[in-house]
Amino acid sequence: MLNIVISGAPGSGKGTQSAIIVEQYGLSHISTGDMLREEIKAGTENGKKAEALINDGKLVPDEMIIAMLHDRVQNDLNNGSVKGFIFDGFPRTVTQAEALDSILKQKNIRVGVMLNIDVEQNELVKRLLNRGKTSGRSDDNLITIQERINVYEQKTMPVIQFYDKQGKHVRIKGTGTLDEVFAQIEE
Ligand code: B4P
Repeated sequence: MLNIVISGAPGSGKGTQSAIIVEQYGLSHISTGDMLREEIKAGTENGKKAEALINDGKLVPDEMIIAMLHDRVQNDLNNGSVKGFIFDGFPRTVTQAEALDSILKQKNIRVGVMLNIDVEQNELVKRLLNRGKTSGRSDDNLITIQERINVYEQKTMPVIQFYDKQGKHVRIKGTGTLDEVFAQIEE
């Protein structure tokens, strides 16, 4: 089973490249950002807790997102032939990375590779402001974007070392066309 973690700062293109990987390789796509936006739309308890945090550019609590991720992995495995998973935007903290290892271990599967898409800050801000013109996303505004980037540097960058120690981290240069970025991922 091919299991990929795709990570990177907000606007680095994780969601974009995940969609291409899913189309080519038929993996089950788990985007925790999309899951949270669905919870908010449906007005669930988790959605209510997440809404203000997302609007402020903060992370939702580890316990909540880990429980959601666990349920989703279990459901996908129950519902048929999963070729593998792509974890998009998860793990975002070292606690989440440890939890993912233990969830997968219980199911006799493991992360094969962690792709970290690297894009410099000015470009991230430019992309997200541009997306904000049409996305309707409450977090695609300058103040929240800056906070999301701060949170990424403080909480998510240590996850790179976590996978580095396991020999699973691969850096992907995230600038260039979508095809150019995808070509590196395929390699
Ligand atoms: P996400 O939905 O994961 O938001 P994101 O980090 O902004 O990533 P996204 O997938 O949208 O953007 P991408 O990098 O693909 O999370 C939203 C919020 O939910 C978080 O801030 C947090 O509050 C919460 N959350 C989610 N997961 C959590 C977790 N595990 N723990 C705690 N909280 C969690 O960038 C896409 C943009 O770049 C697009 O505009 C695209 O057109 C552009 N782009 C992509 N590739 C490009 C290229 N090569 N050239 C030019 N533009 C490109």
